[in-house]
Amino acid sequence: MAYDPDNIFAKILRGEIPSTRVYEDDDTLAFMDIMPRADGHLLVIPKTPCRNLLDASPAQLAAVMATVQKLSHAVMAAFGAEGVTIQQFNEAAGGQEVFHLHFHVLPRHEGERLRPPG
Ligand code: IU
Repeated sequence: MAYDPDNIFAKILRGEIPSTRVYEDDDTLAFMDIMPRADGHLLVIPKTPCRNLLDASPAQLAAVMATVQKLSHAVMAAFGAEGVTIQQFNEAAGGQEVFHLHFHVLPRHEGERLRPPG
């Protein structure tokens, strides 16, 4: 499926709509999810166009996963979490709502459930 350059995360990348940015390097950006399902819930995206995992190059995956790992350590420390859940959805049937590759980083505390979406 084609990449839509007007998706919300492309607009966030271009600074056309606001987001709470928490990390940025040459290849990736991370910002807070606007409907957090856990305290510290953030999203990591590649800066280059990519619809989802099915569309990603090895270089995009390597860059994004390196940031996911780095921010997992950081957000666990910041929120005193004992674990972290990584989620990622592909195409509408797979639960994807925004069609720019993104990984959810969800800090977790023992015995606490994720809040429902929305
Ligand atoms: P998805 O199922 O992973 O594609 O859901 C998109 C996520 O992007 C979801 O958790 C939204 O809360 C989140 N989000 C956001 O952080 N900022 C936005 O402007 C929009 C969605 I629209």
